[in-house]
Amino acid sequence: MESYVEFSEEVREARKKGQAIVALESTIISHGMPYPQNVRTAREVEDIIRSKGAVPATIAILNGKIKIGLSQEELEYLGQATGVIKASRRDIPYILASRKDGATTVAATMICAEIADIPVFVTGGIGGVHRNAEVTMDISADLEELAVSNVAVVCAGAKSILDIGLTLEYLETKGVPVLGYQTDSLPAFYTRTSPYSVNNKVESAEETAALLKAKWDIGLKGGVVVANPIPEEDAMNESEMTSIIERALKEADEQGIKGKEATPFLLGKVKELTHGRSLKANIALVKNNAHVGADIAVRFARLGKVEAN
Ligand code: PSU
Ligand code: MN
Repeated sequence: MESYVEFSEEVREARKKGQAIVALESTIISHGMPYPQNVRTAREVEDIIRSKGAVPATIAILNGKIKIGLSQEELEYLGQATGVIKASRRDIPYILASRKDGATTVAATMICAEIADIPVFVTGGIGGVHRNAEVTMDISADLEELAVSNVAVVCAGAKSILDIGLTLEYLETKGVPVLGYQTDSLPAFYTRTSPYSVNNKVESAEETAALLKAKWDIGLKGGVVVANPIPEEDAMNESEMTSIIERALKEADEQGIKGKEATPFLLGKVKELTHGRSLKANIALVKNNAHVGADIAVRFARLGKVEAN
């Protein structure tokens, strides 16, 4: 295992000291946002996590090594390079063995976070069951990973490029708790609410950390979704987003976009159709998730220490 994994200096130190660490994904950098906003956002998110007393570990595969924590140069490289493979679970072996570069999705980042013993992971949105999945069978590997990897994923809920109802059904089948952070309604990424309810509302980072501890203490494998709504002032208009997403889905269908290209294509289209406003919202919600995720990581690390005493 050691020969495949490399820790940054900052993360190595944090592990030694038992500090709280927060995992961050890299598909959002290389396939989810354009340059230079992608690199700037990644840096700002890392700084938010530091300001909360935790240590950020952005995860990617570079030259066939799983990197837990990236240097400024590596972040910049990921943000600009064009040959970086979008890496989900199935892509990892090829990228490692052929010494290529991979930007890890939620699924792949969860795998790497678990290898590195990092229980909390912050991102924007998770993949899910796509609309029309009963025909295409397009169900993100993120959901399977949530079923098996012991990592809490702090996100802004599920985007309505997905079938949110089916995504919740899938997570229910797999036994993945979907928590609303100070909300009863499942947030829909660009908007604070959706027509769907979360399983449980949590009021605080403490409450969330206690739930994680209970789940893993009794050996219930798998992740937890912590759905944190986009800040009010950054949220987008629900009916406008619905029609834009319909248009993006129609274009994807007409152009025959499928498989791993689907999510990046749809995100790009939505950005184009909102004249960049969706990107602004995306940036705001990731930062907001960084605040909450860092708080949860700090509380969870403390619970572990109480136990050890
Ligand atoms: N949703 C976003 N931005 C993203 C992604 C999802 O708003 O960048 C990325 C994440 O890395 C997620 C991946 O894990 O897309 C899901 O891709 P797929 O649907 O192909 O599994
Ligand atoms: Mn897919």
